[in-house]
Amino acid sequence: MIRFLTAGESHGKSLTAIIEGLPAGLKIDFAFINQELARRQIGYGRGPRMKLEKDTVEITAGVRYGKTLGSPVVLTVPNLDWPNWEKIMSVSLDPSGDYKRITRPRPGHADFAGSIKYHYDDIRNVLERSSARETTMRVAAGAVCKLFLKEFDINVSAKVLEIGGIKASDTNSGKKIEAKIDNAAKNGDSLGGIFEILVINAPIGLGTYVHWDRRLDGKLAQAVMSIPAIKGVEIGLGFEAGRRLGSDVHDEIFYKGRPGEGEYYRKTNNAGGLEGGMTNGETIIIKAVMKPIPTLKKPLSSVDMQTKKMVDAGYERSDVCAVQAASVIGEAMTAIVMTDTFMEKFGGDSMDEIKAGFSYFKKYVKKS
Ligand code: EPS
Repeated sequence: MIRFLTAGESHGKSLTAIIEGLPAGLKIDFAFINQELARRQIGYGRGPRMKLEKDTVEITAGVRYGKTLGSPVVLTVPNLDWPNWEKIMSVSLDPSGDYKRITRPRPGHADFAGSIKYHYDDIRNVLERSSARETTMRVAAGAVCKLFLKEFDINVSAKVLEIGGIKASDTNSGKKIEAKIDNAAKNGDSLGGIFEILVINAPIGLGTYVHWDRRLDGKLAQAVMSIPAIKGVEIGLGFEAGRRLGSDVHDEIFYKGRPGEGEYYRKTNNAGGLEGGMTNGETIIIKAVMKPIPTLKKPLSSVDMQTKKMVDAGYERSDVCAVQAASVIGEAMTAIVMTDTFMEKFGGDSMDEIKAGFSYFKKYVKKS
């Protein structure tokens, strides 16, 4: 089983992830992890913070001579903006009550419910951790899992399908999307969109129908839904399946080649690679929708939680659109779940053991 934890505040000193359950002997490509981190930082519509940070990982445990040891892997990314926040985010200094509190919750953000839930009189205590800065470590952990999956030729990728209602497949979509984002920025507004994640070459039989919390579709949906601002996840045809007849939804099964030597195949993939909570050998297709970022330069109405008077919601430096970044985080979360479910079926203590089990299963599938 793969478990991972992240820690870190948006303007704290650094961000950390611990991955537990990786086998021994997985080669760690540091440059690849940093490339993945860089991919998360780009995209039209990101705010000034992304120019300040250049996310670079340091591994402080669980790896020796470029390979995992089977012990927990600890990854750290420093916040380069930290020197500007050392006082505001100090872990030891007690400001004795005379510092400026944030009391105007942004509609759509964690601010409101978070400060009531944790008894805070300063929304900063909520926004620091609810900030999407935390997703840096999901991408770092996801990159390690992608390295694992690559050893078995499994590839996870994603692309943006729509931003603010403009389809990426439309003519001149790049220019139209940039203009839409520029316009939103000019008006102090923000934009969301839709992205798609693909998992290519996953073997048949990952996940299982035998118990609700082991179904892979459920695990993937939860993982992608847990990304900040994601409001919906579809697998394969998704909601469209509810508008069609069964005969127009289910993917017929075919076989090519000599019995026992050939392979099964489908002509369609409406199931998005998952049937009965298990992979069926087709590409896994996941779509997710991201709402517009709730931090608006032209603020919505809100209530000051100290005075209870109507006010404009607070504004913090922010992005206008981060759908591109969310798609990279979606890949990472998917890679983590796929690694976990792969380990559930083929798990062993070393890469050698896992490869031996996997190679046996591939031969079995060929015969079946
Ligand atoms: C975020 C606000 C902005 C974003 C941040 C998410 O940060 P800041 O308040 O420091 O300008 O840049 O995203 C990241 C830092 C990141 O690494 O993605 C928010 O309020 O969620």
